[in-house]
Amino acid sequence: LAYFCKGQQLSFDSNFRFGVATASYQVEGAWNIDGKGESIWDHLTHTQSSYIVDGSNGDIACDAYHKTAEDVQRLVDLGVDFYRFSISWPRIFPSGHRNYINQAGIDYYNGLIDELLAHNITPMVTMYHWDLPQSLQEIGGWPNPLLVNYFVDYADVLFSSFGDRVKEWITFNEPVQVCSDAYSTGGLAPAYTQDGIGGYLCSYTLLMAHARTYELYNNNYRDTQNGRVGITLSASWGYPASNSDEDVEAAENFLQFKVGWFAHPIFSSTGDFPTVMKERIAQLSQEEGFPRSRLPSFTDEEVALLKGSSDFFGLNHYTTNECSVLPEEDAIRPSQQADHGALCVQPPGTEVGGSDWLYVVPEGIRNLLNWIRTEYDNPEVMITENGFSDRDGDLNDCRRINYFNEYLQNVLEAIEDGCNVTTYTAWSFMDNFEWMKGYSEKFGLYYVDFNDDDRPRTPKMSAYVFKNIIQTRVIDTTYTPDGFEVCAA
Ligand code: PNW
Repeated sequence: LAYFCKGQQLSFDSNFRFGVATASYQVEGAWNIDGKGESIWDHLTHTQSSYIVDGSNGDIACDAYHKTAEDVQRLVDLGVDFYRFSISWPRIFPSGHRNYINQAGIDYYNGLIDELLAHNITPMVTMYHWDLPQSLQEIGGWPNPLLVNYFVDYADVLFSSFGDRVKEWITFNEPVQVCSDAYSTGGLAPAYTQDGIGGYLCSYTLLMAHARTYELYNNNYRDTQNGRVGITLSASWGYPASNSDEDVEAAENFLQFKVGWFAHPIFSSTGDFPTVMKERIAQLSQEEGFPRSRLPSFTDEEVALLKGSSDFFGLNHYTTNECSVLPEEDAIRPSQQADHGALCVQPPGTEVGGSDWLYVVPEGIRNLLNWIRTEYDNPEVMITENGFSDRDGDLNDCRRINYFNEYLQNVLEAIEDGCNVTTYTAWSFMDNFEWMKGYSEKFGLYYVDFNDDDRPRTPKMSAYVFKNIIQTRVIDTTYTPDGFEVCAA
C-alpha cells in the first residue's frame, strides 16, 4: 500500500485509510444524562479524585454527547475516511446487565453513526475503552470470569442495534492497560494493585470475552452484516541496551509479556499464552510458594476458540523503550516486572512528550511492525492509535507535526518492508480527559478550551498538516498551512 513517486519519495496508496480516534469517557461528558449508569471512571473520579493529577473528571469532558453534528462536520473538514469512537457500556446497560436497555443511549449512538454515514465517514466502533459499569466492578470486575457472559450480552445488543451500519468492530482497547494498569499496578480505574495476580486473572476473562464475541458474530451476524471484528493491542517497541545475551533476552521477554500476552493466543499459529510467559510465571510462582501458577491456563477447546479470533491486528503504538535485564535485588515479588525480568527505560537522548512515558523514536514503529510481521505471519495491521502529547496546547504544535511526519514516514518504510499495514489512526481527534492525567496532557489535533462552558474546538496546525497528508498521500515536511508560522527545522 505504499509506492514511490516524485523520484524517491514514498507515498500512500489510494486504498490506504486515515482516521482519528476518541473514547467515550474521554470526550462524551453527560455522565448522568438520559439514564446513563455509573462507570468505574465516574466512581473513581467522584470518590477518590486525588488519583487524578488535576482533581478533574469526565463529567462534561468535551461535551461531545451534545455536539454530534458539529463534530462530524470537523471530521469532514479533516477529510478522514473513518472515525474511531467507543461505546459506553453503562450508557447502554445502566445496571451493567441486559435486564434493561437504555433506549436514549441507543439513540445517541444511532445519531452519531447515521451522521457519519451521511457524510461518507465510516464508523469504527470500540466496544470497550475502559468505562466498565461500576456494578460489575463491585462483583470483582475483569478478574471475575463471569464477566465473559456479561460482555457477550452487551456485544450482542451492539451487533443487533448497530451492526446493520457498523462494519468495523474492535472488542477491546488495549487489554494490557485494562488488566495490568487497572488490577496490577493501579494506574487506571479501579486502581487496584494486585501485582502479579489481578492482571493475569483479568487477561483470562478478557481473552475469553473477546473470543466468545467473535464466535457470536460468526454464528449470528456475519452472514447478514458482513462486517469485521478484531481487537486492539497496545505495543511499545523494546530493544536491548547491549549485545549481551541477558539484555537481548530481556528485550524479547518484554515484547512477549506485553504484546505476546494477548497477541499470541489470537494471532500465532500455535495459540495460547507465549511459552516463555507460561514457563517463567510457573517457575516464579513455585519459588514464591504459590500452589499453582499465578497465570491461569486455557483448556484445549479455549485455545482453539481463541486462535484466529480477529479479522485484523489493531495496533496502538506511541513509544520505544531500551531494555536490560532487571537486577534480581530490584525485583518486587510477585510482580509482572519480576515475571518478565526486564528493566525498560527511556532510550538515551530521546525527546519526551507531554507524557513522561512518551519518548519520540520514529524508527520504533517500523521495527515493531516488522516484529509483528515475522511473529504472526504478516497479519493485516490497522494502526488504531498513534500520537503525541504536550502540556501547553499550543496551536503552532510543531513537535506534534514532526512526530506525525516521522512516524508516518516509518509506516511507509514498513509497508515497503512487506508489512501489511492498511490503516492509520491519529490519537486524538481533540484534546480530552487523559485518564489519571486529567486535562493536563493534550493529544488533540483540535484544541479544546475546557474553561469555556461551550467547550469550543480550534484546529491546531497539526490538523491541517494531517489533512494535507490525507489529500496528497505524501509527507511534505515543509508544508505550512496558511496563518501558521513555519516550524523550525
Ligand atoms: C492509550 N504505551 O493508552 C489509550 O488508548 C488512550 O485512551 C489514551 O488517551 C492514549 O493512549 C494516550 O495516553 C496507551 O505503552 C497505552 O506506551 C499504552 C501506551 C501508551 C498509551
